[in-house]
Amino acid sequence: MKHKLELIYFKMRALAEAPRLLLHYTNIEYDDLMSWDYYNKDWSEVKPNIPFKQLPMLIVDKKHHICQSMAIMTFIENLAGINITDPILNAKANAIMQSAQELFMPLNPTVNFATGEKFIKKRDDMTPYLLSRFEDLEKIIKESKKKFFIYDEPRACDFVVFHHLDLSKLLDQSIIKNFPRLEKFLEDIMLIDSVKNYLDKRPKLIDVSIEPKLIIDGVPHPTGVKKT
Ligand SMILES: N[C@@H](CCC(=O)N[C@@H](CS)C(=O)NCC(=O)O)C(=O)O
Repeated sequence: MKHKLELIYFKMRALAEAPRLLLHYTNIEYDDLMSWDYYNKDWSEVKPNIPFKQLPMLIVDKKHHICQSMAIMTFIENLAGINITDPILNAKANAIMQSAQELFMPLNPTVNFATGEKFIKKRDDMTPYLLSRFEDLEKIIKESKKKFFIYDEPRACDFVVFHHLDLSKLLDQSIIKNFPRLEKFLEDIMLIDSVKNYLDKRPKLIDVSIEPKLIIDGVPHPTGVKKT
């Protein structure tokens, strides 16, 4: 059964990114909408009525409001029929997905919003944590002996890992260079046609650490939760 899907988010490259990548990979159609365009209201007015008061949210058939980016990932995987049915592998995939998702804070807000001295301090403070988590991920993918974390084809967990590793390059492009197997993983994801298409077209995030902006339809917009 085909569902109408509407992914609601803000102007930032953060928690809607893995759902977008997975939707493109699975060739599932969806509308990508800014909160203010969907609701025609400022986020401060919308927020109290959202199930967990944060975005992203996937609206299914104008009726079901699914919050929490990891719940959205699992839903898309199920919808596409690529959910991992083996309970052990499924648990391992979930552990990888959660461990990658823990990189969200402080990596994503720092890249999308921090500037100047604050950016440098946050970057330097989080570097040991990133190195340690990247080391764990590198070890796990090496041990899997597969192209991706679970199989030779990617699953939800791979796109969550991809997003955070990819974003780390905008924080400090040297961190990922310590992990050749993770760099190969990033390349393999980027080589998938439907994913490459999306990556080539997605809004570019520019002026990180100075005055971050997303280039949307050729126009630079400051990152944030406000219409510009
Ligand atoms: N655990 C949630 C976190 C969602 C979240 O932190 N959303 C942020 C943007 S990335 C947000 O809605 N910020 C606006 C606000 O909190 O008012 C998820 O994974 O979806």
